[in-house]
Amino acid sequence: MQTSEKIHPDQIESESISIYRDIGPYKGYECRDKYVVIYGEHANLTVKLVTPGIVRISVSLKGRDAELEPSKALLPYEPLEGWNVIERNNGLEITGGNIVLVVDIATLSFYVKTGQGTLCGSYKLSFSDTAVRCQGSMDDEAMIYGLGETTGYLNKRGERYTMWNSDVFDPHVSDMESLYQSIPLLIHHASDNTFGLFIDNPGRTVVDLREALDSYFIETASGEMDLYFITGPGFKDVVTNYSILTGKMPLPPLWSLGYQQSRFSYMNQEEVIQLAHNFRSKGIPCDVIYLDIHYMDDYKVFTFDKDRFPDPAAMMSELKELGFRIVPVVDPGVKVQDGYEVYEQGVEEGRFCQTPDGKEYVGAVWPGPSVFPDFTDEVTREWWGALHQFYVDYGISGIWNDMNEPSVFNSPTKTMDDNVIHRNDGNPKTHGEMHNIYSLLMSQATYEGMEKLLQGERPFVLTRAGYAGIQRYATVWTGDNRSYWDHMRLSMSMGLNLGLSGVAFCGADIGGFMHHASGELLARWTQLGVFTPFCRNHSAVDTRNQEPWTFNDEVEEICQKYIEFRYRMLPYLYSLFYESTCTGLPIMRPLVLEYPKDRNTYHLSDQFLLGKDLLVAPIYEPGKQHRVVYLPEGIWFDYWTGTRYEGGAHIIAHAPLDVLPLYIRAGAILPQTQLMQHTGQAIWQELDIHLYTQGVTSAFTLYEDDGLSDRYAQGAYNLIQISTEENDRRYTISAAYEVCGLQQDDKSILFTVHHLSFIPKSVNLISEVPEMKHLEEQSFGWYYDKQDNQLYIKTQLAGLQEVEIIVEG
Ligand code: MIG
Repeated sequence: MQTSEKIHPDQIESESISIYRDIGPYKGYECRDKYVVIYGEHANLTVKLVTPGIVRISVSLKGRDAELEPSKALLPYEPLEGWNVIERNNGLEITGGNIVLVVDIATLSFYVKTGQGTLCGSYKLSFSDTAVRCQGSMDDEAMIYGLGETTGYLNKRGERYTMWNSDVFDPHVSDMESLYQSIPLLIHHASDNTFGLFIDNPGRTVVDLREALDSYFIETASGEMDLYFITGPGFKDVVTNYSILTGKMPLPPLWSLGYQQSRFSYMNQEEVIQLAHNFRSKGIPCDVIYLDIHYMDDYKVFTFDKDRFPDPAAMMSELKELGFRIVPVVDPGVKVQDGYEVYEQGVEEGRFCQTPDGKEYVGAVWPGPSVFPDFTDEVTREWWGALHQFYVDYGISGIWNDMNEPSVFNSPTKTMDDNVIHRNDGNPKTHGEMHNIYSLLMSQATYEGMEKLLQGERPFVLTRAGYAGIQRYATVWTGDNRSYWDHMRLSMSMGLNLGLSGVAFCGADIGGFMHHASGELLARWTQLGVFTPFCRNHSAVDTRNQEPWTFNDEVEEICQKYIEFRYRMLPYLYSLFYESTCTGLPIMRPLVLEYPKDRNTYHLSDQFLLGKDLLVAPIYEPGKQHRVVYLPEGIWFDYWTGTRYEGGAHIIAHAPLDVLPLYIRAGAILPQTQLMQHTGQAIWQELDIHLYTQGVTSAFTLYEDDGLSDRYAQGAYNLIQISTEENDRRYTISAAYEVCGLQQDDKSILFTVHHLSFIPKSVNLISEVPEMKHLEEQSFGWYYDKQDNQLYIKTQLAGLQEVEIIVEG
């Protein structure tokens, strides 16, 4: 603990002042084959086009090669050709694609704009004895979003971060400069202009948005700086374009969208099986149970403890019967122990990270002294991946990577020493240079290894640490939060900025990891958590249990109701996941992404959108039953009561403990399915599609596949395009297969039309039934419930056939 003495006036050390010098003046340029090199007195800039809207500018101090090798976070690309360079008195104007770069002769500072003349910031480069610095301009009204996993609020102006993956057990607070993930992406957003800046540096990177009011600076310690300027024009375009650089999430198995239950730790086989039975007997849907470190023999990865888990195969088959998956934790630390095969084999084959004098680097983690695989070598990644045969043999297809910053207990830096050597496929670098990418490469090894071993089944990997691009291999959870109401609030802004930074599949420990949850907290947090892409309840050793039934009947019922809601919503949710695999867009979205011109949305991080149609506004304080909700332009409906609101306004929601304030956008098309106990039972042969009308034309693309295999990649999936239109006593619903790659029978669809603005008199080709219950028995029919103003239409959709329903009043 620190006391006030920490800020004793006599003891405050004034920071030593570094002298920064310009990298210029300009000395000339050269147009090479596919790129331009600008020579300066102290540094060279290499300018390459990744796409017509993305330009890469690499800076290296004099004496170094100006052609930097991109980190492994980047997908390979071929630079585009066709630069045009004009030298003027005071500057150089370089045009390529839709990018114009204007460089100042005296200082080599530059600005970037688009062909349409939109300015994407001006930048000044400088260097000191230890750092290269890039100072970027910030418009008065601009917000800065992105930066991956950070505490605080949505807008990062006024904050300072050090990108350095850290195992932060301390409570996560607002002035935390580093957490588990490092994603050096800044999204600069003003009402008429959005652009991104990605700094590809897996070593320590400082992003300071505090020191100056009208600019920020980025600093690296490598003598280099690799910058990518990402133009839009729109906010969504910037996010999608960033995913061209670092990739998109692969489609996860459907079961990983289910509710997941974890604890550090479920201690033995009986406890795990009992837990599974509890879920089923209580009828609370659940897909996954996690095994934390106690499942291992002496914390040795790729083992089971023989006393606690005497018969993992029997356990697995019982769980399978019940429809549960197991995800075991796998840390990078390998116990130093003679006779332990993973250790011995790794040493013999040179798989572990080494100190400069060529010995294995040893650091203490759970198993005591441990060695760490050098994931920067492809052969080591393959070796590590293949070791997962151990789990696959038991029928496991999901792996949880923890402690992969990597966390090291007994080191002064709490991670591997900076001078540890990474072989890096023959291009050795120090740990200091590669720290942040270690976890990405571990998850890559795990994902690719599992992918091979599972032979056609999709793997699932969960990771704590990561670097830009982590979405290609793993789902991210936000580490050791606490059962604090504050942390529930925080889970929203963290998830939202992670989503803007490429990581669509993310979530926090529901109920909080450390500290002790209360029933009220768990109820509220579960309400929120079922709307986050990754939905797992996890808690720490020595804290109060927090399974849904731990507190009282009321809390249990609330948890159940909301978990059930998530399962009904699976078709909608899965379609959003699919969309993200195509566009890189987040699933859980800040309002500003959908309403980028509406300033009321710019700071909103205590409410969010799931896709574009569901607005979730959780209660995140104890004892509260009311909160302010902002509804953006358009018409919105209270999900529970049906109350209609004109958007562009703040409203007060009333939310007793069992109510999560939830709003549906007019125009929403919300496909739902029958309740099930786990996703393995999901049958989408019967769909409930809820339509919210009010004069807007709308469309939704429903995605479906087998939920498990990689056959979707060869076309085994369906896309059903659903659209609606309402005008003047006529409401049209169309549904058609856009892609029909799955073999299947006819689909039975029950449309529920909410808030129709006229009383329906006829539906083409379908006859009215006298009572609602007839719709259960018949394949076709319609029924109008006057009281609730809900129109039900039951119909069928067969492959390649188009359905057009015309409702007339
Ligand atoms: O806290 O494996 O963030 O989820 O339960 C020490 C034990 C190590 C940290 C993870 C947490 C996990 C725990 N691990």
